[in-house]
Amino acid sequence: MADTRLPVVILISGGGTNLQAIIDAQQRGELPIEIRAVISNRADAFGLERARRACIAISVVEHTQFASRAEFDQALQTRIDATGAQLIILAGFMRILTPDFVQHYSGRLLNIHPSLLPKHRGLRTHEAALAAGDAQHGASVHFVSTELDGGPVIAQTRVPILADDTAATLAERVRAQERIIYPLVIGWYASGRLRLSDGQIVLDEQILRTPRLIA
Ligand code: NHR
Ligand code: GAR
Repeated sequence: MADTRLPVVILISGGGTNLQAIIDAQQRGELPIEIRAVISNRADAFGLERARRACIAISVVEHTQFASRAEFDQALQTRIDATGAQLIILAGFMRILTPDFVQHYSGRLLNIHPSLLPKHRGLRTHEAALAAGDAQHGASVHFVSTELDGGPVIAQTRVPILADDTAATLAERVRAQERIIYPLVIGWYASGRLRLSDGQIVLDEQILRTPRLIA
């Protein structure tokens, strides 16, 4: 029988709890993907150890070894394309990608961002949500576009902000939800239910006008 699993690459920079959730869902038979490689821009990312334990090919492309973002991205692109991946999953990947890179993978590049986009783009989102006095926070899965954290949002998950929250307790509450929502959305894509068409999200053959809310 032909292999109907989608070949993917996962890019990380850190602890890899989202990576672990994707690996676990795949191993439970819930995700029709084949993880061809996990690539990190940091040699000490714990996520590499998680990949190693799951017998997934790992690769390190250190941004510090390149003179420019364009050269780093080119090296990353070469490494990704050698795997034959059809979907690129950013899972706690911390380097801003150049327009050339993003356009090369247009409609095939997913990110999970720890805020209720369009709120709190960029870094330190948990601190930002606390400082803004928000009642709710969360995470968003989006197609990556050339506008940082500005691509079309596919799905969101919300969490309450509690009176005694710190950035750390809030981040942990958000990550617990990320582990649910990211594998779910990746599954939609891998099974052909989700695509980007002329900049619009199509889910189950309908244009998705507002992000799907996942409890
Ligand atoms: N690239 C593009 N073009 N568009 C997006 O939407 C991207 C992207 C690359 C990464 C993830 C994003 C997030 O979810 C992401 C989205 C890194 C930074 C950043 O400022 C900002 C947003 C995101 C990731 N990075 C610093 C930089 O100079 C480095 C920080 C570090 O190394 O710790 O690249 O939040
Ligand atoms: C996650 O909360 C993810 O949303 C966020 O970093 C964490 C990574 O955790 N991503 C970004 O901030 C991207 N810039 P993980 O490495 O344990 O998956």
